[in-house]
Amino acid sequence: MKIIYSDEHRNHFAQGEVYGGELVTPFERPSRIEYIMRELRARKLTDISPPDVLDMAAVARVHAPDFIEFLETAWRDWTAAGYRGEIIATVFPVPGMRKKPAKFIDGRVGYYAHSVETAITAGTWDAARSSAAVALSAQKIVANGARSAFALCRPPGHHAHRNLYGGYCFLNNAAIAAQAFRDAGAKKVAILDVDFHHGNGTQDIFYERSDVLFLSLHGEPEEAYPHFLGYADEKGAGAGEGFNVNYPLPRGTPFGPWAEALEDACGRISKFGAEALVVSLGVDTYKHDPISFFGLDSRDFAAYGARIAKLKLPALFVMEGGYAIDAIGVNTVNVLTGFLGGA
Ligand code: SP5
Ligand code: ZN
Repeated sequence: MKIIYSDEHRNHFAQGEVYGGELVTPFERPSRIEYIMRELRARKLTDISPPDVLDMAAVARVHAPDFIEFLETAWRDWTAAGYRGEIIATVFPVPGMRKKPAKFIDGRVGYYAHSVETAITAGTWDAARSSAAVALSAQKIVANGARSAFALCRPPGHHAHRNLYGGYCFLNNAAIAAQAFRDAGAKKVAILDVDFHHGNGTQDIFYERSDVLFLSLHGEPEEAYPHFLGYADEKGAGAGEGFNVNYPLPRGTPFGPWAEALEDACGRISKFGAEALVVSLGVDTYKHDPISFFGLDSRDFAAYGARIAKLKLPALFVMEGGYAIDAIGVNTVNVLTGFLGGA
């Protein structure tokens, strides 16, 4: 399996994440990727290359131009305002207020943020672009005929909407890759999101479309981030009705019921007739994940990788979350080797 990776992810390393009213070292940190790299090498998955130069037009197929411009200029405007900390949103155009574009940076930040935990730093835009470049380069490998590829993306992407960042995400790498499959000629694309958290950004981007089927297994929104999307009754709208499928699962869900939901999802992907599959691969479903509440064991990741292989589809794995750092490598690589063994 070809793997795409860029060192430039390191440019995004916030000092602080707002967590339980404290500023803590972010769970989403550079060492996550280094642990995965180490395990890839240990398991002889060494076909690792850097990405091509980013095609911004492919990013603009998914994200709004004003949002891209915001990400590009936010740090400049923040420091110009005399602020010395990292960018953290403080005010939001929630329902009851008006969603009017602001000029001052505080208003601009709140206009484009959906969560406070995620700080923007001097290097965030560079890192977010490199992450999208990684996803697109891996996508190209699959579009050109490879059975699979792994985009070792960081920062992650599935919480980023067309014009919103948050949940550690800035550009939606999986959505950008899915759109690129469409633009390369695939008529139908499925996105299977196995990260512990609901892929609210990806859902929203494709909510009214029937050409991209989105399926997400996640902690139920009553109990888990992002709290305000991810219910089972969100089934798509307009032309997209029936092409969005959520599997919200309760606290403590072990592999058995999780795998049953995956089985249902796989059945739907086959019936849909997808020509390419994008897997939003978060391994925060692991039983010891510090911010999540499912009960998967390391061997379960290999089992579900093999199930995904049985779909017999060209598959692009895009890295999302996973915060149990000492196990992130084994769990991630288990999915990939499970897939390769089950192919
Ligand atoms: C890509 C990804 O996995 N993003 C996750 C973003 C989660 N951010 C908010 C975390 C709040 C967690 N609260 C959990 C309390 C557990 N004790
Ligand atoms: Zn997650």
